[in-house]
Amino acid sequence: MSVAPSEAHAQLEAAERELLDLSVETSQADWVHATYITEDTDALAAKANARLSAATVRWARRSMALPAAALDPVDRRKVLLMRVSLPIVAADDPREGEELSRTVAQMQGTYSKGTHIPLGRTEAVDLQALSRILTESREPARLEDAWTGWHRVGRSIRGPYTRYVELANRGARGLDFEDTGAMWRSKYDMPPEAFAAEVERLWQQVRPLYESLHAYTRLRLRAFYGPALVPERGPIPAHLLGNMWAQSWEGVLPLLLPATDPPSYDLTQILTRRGTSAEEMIRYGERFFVSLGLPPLPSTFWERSMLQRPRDREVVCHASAWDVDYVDDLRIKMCVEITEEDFYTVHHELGHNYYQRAYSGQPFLFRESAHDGFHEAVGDTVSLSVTPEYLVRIGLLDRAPEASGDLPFLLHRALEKIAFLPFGLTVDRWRWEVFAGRVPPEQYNRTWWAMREQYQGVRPPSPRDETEFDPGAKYHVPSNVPYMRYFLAHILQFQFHRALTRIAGQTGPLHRASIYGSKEAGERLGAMLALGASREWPDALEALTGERRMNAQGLLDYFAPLQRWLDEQLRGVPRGW
Ligand code: X8Z
Ligand code: ZN
Repeated sequence: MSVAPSEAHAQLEAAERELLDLSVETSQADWVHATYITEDTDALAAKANARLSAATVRWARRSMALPAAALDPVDRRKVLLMRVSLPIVAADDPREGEELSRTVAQMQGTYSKGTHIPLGRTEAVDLQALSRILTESREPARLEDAWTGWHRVGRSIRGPYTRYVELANRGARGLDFEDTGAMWRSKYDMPPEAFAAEVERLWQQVRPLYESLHAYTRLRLRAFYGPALVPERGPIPAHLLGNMWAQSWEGVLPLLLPATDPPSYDLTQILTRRGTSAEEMIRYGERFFVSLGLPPLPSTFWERSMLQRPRDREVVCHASAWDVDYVDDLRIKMCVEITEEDFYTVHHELGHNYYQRAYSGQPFLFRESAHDGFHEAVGDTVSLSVTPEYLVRIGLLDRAPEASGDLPFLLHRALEKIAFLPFGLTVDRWRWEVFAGRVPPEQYNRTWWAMREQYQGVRPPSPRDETEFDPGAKYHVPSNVPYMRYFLAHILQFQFHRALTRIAGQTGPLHRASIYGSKEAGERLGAMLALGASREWPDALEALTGERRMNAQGLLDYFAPLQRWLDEQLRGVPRGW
């Protein structure tokens, strides 16, 4: 077939126009659904998603058929991106398309409406309240009850999930991928096998630090909860780690601090005592981005965002950031709590919004991050600049602790960031196996726990079987959001932080460095964000850091003082499980 370059180009322009229209329509339907879950909004969102999916598949197949010679490099990249632009696609059959979209809407609804009556109470409470129990309670029976009660939500997600896997795989094969997992691994400007190897390389770089943190945490939890509950050498019971999924452990910081190092300050307490509102939480984040020279949020952000759980309807509380018109209709949807964790989450979400706005000048198919780990890393990078000195500058703290206060600070950060790494890895290593058909439905749960034990060194509070579906109790599984992005982001954010603090002229230890107020850092960051997906991600990484490979050395440098301290604490203490 001979196609003139101008013809190929015109075809891609037509595709971009239609896909932009359908994407805006889909965002609108998804927004209404996520902020008001009913059978009607389920149906409307599913319809919109099915339409977008069908159009994407149609245009992707047409452009994959274009001869390479007819495409200039920009258009060639657009063809590649179009093919991987959606997390799932359906086969070329309108009924299947709609069934798949409805299945996802239904799973997300089931998850979002999940509740449980906690031990000793009479009323059912939602995930946020159950999570609070996991963080605050120190009574094993209460912890186990809240944990088990929430995980029951997975049971009714198992059936639809099984069907979703079948339908999504048929769609991926229609775009010449082996399965949906292979499609997810094909988004990184390298062959899917090379990406899997890249992830493994990064994991091996950080694994020793994780194993030290794990051993120290186990030691202290054993001292607190006793040897009957916490083994000397085995995996840690997941309900004792201060978080519903044991994905970050800052909830148990008070049990882990050495008696000689009392916590220096408690941001949750500071914010609560000041009577901080949800809007003010966001304002702190906005002012940080503005201090870098980026523009304030548009007024529509404040009119259209959902910052609190409404009393009168079901919503998806899991935090997310939106750009509904793909230009400047930025919004956050979040049930903000006045805590340190949400203070960081607010920065995380604004990172998405500032990225979206920065690339809005790109052609539609490039209105994406360099890769999805970049999207997740931007706001977290800014959060790493929330140092004690920064809190003093913005008036939240009277004075910064001495350098002797660094250890509690670093331990806190490690419980957030280092504890997360193997969890971030496990969610999609499990899904990759499931999509590839190597883990059939009758082994879903068993394999989930085998992998969680293997990578994280945790085990469930009591034995689980195949009537349960514990992956379904984690938002991103029923909601069809790939997860490896967070693993990558947890490494990239330290690489970004190191580069940006140097640009900002900071020379001290990395964990005390902040880019707050640095226009130079802001300019460099803004330039990278504005590239969107127009270039391969190593180009974007280089624009910011001068490096072309992802590298965990920034993370290791940041935590070097903690690693030394952990090594001292762990003399004669077993590591591993
Ligand atoms: O889902 C999120 C964000 C929205 S993109 C709140 N995160 C992951 C999670 O909650 O599991 C941020 C960290 C990991
Ligand atoms: Zn995010």
